[in-house]
Amino acid sequence: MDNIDIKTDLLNKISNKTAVVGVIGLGYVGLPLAVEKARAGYKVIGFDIQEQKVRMVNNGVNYIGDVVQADLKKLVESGRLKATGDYSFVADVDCIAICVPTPLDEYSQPDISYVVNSAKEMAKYLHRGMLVVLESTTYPGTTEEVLMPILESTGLKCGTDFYLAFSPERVDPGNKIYKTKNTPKVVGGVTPDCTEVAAALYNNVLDNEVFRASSPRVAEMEKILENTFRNVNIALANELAIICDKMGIDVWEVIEAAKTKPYGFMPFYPGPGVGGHCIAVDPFYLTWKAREYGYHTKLIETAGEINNYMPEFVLERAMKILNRFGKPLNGSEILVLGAAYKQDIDDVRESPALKVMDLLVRHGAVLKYNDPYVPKFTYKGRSYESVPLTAEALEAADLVIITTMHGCYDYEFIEKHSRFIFDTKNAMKNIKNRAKIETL
Ligand code: SAJ
Repeated sequence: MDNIDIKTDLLNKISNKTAVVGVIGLGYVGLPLAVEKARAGYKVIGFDIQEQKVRMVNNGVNYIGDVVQADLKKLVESGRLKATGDYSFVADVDCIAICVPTPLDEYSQPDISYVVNSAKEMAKYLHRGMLVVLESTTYPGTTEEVLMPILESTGLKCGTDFYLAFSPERVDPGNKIYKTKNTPKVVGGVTPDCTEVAAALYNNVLDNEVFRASSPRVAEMEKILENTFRNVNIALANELAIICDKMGIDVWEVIEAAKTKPYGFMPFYPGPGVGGHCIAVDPFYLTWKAREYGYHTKLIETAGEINNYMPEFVLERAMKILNRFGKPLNGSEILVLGAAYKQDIDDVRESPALKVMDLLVRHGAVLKYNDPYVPKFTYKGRSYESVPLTAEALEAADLVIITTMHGCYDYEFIEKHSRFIFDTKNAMKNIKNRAKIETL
């Protein structure tokens, strides 16, 4: 079959839903994507190296907040969705998405080993007429400089024998409005045919028209821009908080006032730091790649320094509050509310709350924490366990520090039973009696 026939054949399979679709990585990006592709009518095979995830999916048991349990169960029972750790099933797949983590290593360098290892495993079963889409956020150039050579090492030619594109994931964990299905998608193929085939698949799965970028590098860079935009603006809000504290100005009121501008302003808020495996991480993929071109990304790195300083700033402010009550931090009982990196989720990756708790313990605080989403965690060699949020626990604390603004917290109850509260997220903004509350 020549390559025109290959493309036509694949487009037909995509259009009549006979294409078998694969998703590598069944995490907060991959599982929702696998479910949406199965709901769209495709037969879906999910691949994951974690046996537990494979087992849970095949038992119809959900573990991702953004996936509806009933949907997963129905799709698995109908045979439309299954999971496996056996990459040989890639031989049966027509279109496959790679949705594996792209963290930073201990030197804050990109770690694309999950992408490389998945690609190498998958390449063993790569066959003519396949579409491969990388969704993991990464530095511009990864798709063409790293992924394509691995796939072409099979002897198959990109754009002729198989199609390759980058399409950034845009999952906002816990977002009640925007989910995988209704969030606009960008795709950038190595060749126009690659873009066409990738766009055809997503147009059959998602609600919105796909934005076609002219190359994988444009698509890779736009994702980095999205997240770096947030990181830099959060750093600005954090720097404002530091300045306002010194000047005795309420930064939260300043932001509320700025929000009245109906154009040209978008609110970001200060906090104990920037967590998560995206905003805290992705900008430094660009920083690393920019060095290859002899450019130092000063703004991005300074933003990271400001955000990374915030746990220290929280510690300083806590010490000052206790000092006002004649209490040294050393030996004071502190109850921290929230370990997750943001509200209403259970993820502690890069969570600034963990950094705050570590600093408090290292300075002698008698630390307890509560997080209904995070029953326990280990950080820097110490293990922590969530305590029940009782009146006694609140009353026993010399200081309560709010680091995550979970919607399930009863802030009236917390105000009533706490001696004093340092609210780093302005979570208690609706509490009228402010006598016992200080915000960041
Ligand atoms: N944060 C602030 N101030 C703010 C906003 C956020 O301190 O004004 C903190 C949060 O508490 C959190 C961190 O920054 O610790 C990241 O927050 P986030 O709201 O960006 O949440 P993520 O990282 O889970 O998800 C983001 C997505 N969020 C939004 O667009 C709202 C989106 O950028 C990406 O789809 C996703 O990362 C990703 O996967 O790249």
